[in-house]
Amino acid sequence: MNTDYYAQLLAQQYGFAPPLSLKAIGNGHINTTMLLGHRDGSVVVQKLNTQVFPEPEKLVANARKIEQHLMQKHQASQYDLEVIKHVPTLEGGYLLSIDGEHWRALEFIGNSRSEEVVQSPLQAQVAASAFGRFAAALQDFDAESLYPVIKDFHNLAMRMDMLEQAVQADKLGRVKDVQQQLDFCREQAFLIDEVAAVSAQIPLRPCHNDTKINNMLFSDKQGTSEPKAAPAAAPAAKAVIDLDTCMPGYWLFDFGDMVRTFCSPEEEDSINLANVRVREEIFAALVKGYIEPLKAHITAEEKASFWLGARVMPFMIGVRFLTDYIDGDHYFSIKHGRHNLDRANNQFALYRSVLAQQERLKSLINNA
Ligand code: ADP
Ligand code: GN1
Ligand code: MG
Repeated sequence: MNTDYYAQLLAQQYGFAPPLSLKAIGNGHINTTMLLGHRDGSVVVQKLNTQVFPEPEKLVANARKIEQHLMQKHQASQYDLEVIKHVPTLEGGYLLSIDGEHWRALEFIGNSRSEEVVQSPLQAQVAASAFGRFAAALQDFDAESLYPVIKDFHNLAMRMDMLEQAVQADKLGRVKDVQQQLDFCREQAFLIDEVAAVSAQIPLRPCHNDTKINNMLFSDKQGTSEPKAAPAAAPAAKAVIDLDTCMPGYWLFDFGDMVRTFCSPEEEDSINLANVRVREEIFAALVKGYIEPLKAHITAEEKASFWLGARVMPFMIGVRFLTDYIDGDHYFSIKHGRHNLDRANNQFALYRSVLAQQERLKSLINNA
């Protein structure tokens, strides 16, 4: 990417003065996220992935609605986290077209950083509590007013169908190398009925739908968003980010995505599978942190559904990575040819670890 070219164009449209700088930040798999430095500060700029989000104007409209709702709560002292606000262009728009691509700008949350791996139970509790406060703050938000930016996002039956379609097409002849993984996925198909049965008993809620640990900003006195070595004590949560997939859904998925990304001591693409496992003490802290702010809202069935969430999310994201590998890596950004397969194997190892520890993990949920 010609960063000088984009820095100048973006700065012109948003009215930022030189000296300018533009560099990539974070490890998101979908959008291109960069920090644009200018004379008076910094702003986050994102090139939206229109393969994944074919209607970027709807995505931005959704995010702006949530932003306004959270700002009202924040101003009424009912939501203590910072709110990520879109920055308007000089013309007052929130979406900018450059050479047919779509960009937006977000206020940069300074003195912050994101994590790829949770460092301590306290940190898990801090992050889970922040996602819980975010969920609680959205309870009186009309989620039906949001456009379904990605239809069937957490629909396991559809994800399994897409896997079978990729297998049928076998575009790159990769299917022969993943027979074991495919057999394993097909053996888990019973989860589809379990999700249908459980979701019939719980309320549809406004959900984040991507509660990965790196979608949480923690406070950091050094003021950088880059992941780095663990500090001695867990820092405070500053903001929930990446609101692109906020849509009506079930809390069990948000809980499960936290299990998926908080509990393993290894990153999502680690090939050190022997060490991919659920750290029980992190799981316990996450349960405690997430449920506490939801106490006034959560139903008994909903709390019990978290056990399904803990299993279904590592499995379903594994299915999505495997599908993308077979399909030729069109969805998630990759750094090498086996990346999606490594991620899939990692997620299936984590799913197995959840099952292996089921008695303990289930009782931690039931006793919360
Ligand atoms: P993606 O949709 O690609 O996952 P994100 O919105 O999650 O993109 O952003 C990717 C990363 O950029 C985050 O994990 C975080 O490190 C950093 N980041 C994003 N938004 C902000 C912000 N407003 N302030 C500071 N850092 C940010
Ligand atoms: C993507 O954008 P990012 O990196 O936060 C994906 C999630 C997956 C996740 C797997 C819109 O999240 O659904 O769980 O990768 N986002 C979209 O790491 O598909
Ligand atoms: Mg993200």
